[in-house]
Amino acid sequence: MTVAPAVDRFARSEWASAFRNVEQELTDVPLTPARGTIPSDLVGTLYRNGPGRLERNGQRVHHPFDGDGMITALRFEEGALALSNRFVRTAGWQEEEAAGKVLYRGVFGSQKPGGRLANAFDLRLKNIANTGVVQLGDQLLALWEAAEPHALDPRTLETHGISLLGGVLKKGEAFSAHPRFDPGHHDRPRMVTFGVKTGPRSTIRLMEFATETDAAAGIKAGDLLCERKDSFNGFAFLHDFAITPNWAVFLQNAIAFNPLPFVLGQKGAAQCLESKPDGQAKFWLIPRESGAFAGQPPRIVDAPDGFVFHHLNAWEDDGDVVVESIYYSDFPSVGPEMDFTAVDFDLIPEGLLEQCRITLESGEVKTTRLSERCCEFAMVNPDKEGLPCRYAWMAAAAREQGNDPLQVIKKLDLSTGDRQIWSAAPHGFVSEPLMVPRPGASAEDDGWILELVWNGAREGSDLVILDAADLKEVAVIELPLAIPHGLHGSWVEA
Ligand code: 3ON
Ligand code: FE
Repeated sequence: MTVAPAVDRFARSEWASAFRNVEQELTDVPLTPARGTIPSDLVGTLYRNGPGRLERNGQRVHHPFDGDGMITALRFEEGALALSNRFVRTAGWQEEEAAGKVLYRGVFGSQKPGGRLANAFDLRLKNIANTGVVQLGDQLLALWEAAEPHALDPRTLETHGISLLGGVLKKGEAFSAHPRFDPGHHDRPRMVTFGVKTGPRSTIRLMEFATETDAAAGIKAGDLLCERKDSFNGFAFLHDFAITPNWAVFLQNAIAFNPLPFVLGQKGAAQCLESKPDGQAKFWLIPRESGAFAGQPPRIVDAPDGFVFHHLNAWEDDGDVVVESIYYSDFPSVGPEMDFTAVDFDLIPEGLLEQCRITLESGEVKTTRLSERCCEFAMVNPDKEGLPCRYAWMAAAAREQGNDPLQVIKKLDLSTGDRQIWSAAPHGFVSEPLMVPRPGASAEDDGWILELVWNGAREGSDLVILDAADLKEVAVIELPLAIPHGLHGSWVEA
């Protein structure tokens, strides 16, 4: 078999056409499917976050991750569907809107106009709230990992402002964009998340919040239930983590942070991260305060080489902790001189799903590659988070090997390696798939996949609903909004 040339798999111009400003803010626009029917038992809201402004006053961001956060809400009400979207009114977004020009540097290399001198010694971080969106209690939180969450009205998407979560956070405190939802391994469902205070020694604050009100126990949704702080040697770069009933699993990549070029106005802060070729990656396993090892110190275990942003899942097996993650051979950075829309996909490492089995007794780690296909944004059935799972769903490349834009949704059977594919190629580009279990389902793959596709043929976004079991199309809805390639989303049941 020969591999089709890139130009047959996708047109670069169609992929790049998604990097554009969102010019509209829509309110409750009713939608009907172009094909198929919206399931009547799919009731709730799909929230998505991602960069919504890629250019200001003729100046393009250096990297899409520097774009201001824009939230899309797709509300499903018994077969009816409506769309709303709003930019998060962060302080930086409001100032730049009023000024009509770029006033802040971006973490991924976007600079203020005026060259190096204008950027040197401006070390302010603009909290752009563009990475994740979750509901906690009666607030919708727009997340960006280097600073506090922004609270929004879940219904109107109106920004209330920065939230310190009722005094849980200090002003300016980092709060991860990757909370994990424990479906109820202990007494109640929880949102487990963390914040990192970086430096030559880094401190992880691990927090568990109630996600449901329990009046009898005096607990309200959004209350902090427990927390702990642990410090580790080295500059920690932790974008994501994974949970089991008893552990929070972090993977500290072998990375160095040399902020001098950032200080001198030559690079963004994240461009100052680089792989340490002779470094040693580590698993940091922190006992959950809700679990069996509460109060015990963390366990530190050598991890395999490579670079990880995202994990699929983790679970415990007879004293072992098993964690599945998407590995890159190196830290994929967009250097100061590069144009991100011109990247040569063949020259940057692809993400590959691997499983590490950590034997806590001996500190031994056994690594297995689970698939050879380039992928990102993988998840299991959310009711089984932290437990061994049979199935995973992920965004992947259209071809079986090599790096490419994400164009297909893949269901992987983790026990047999069998896979199913739904493809949007050659004109479609996929984002993070969300698996939503069917209410009352008992089978692990009974539910739907909710997926936003950039449709390069019509330069707009489509919402695609797939059957999670066989990836057959249930409905395709052409949205009246063009949403740039996004980051993370969540499903909130009605
Ligand atoms: O001291 C600081 C610590 C810290 C947390 C240094 C710092 C300023 C660099 C920093 C900030 C980090 C931030 C803001 C990270 C934000 C990450 C982000 C917005 C997204 C990451 C996404 C990762 C992946 C792998 C996405 C892949 C997407 C595709 C393959 C689809 O095209
Ligand atoms: Fe992420």
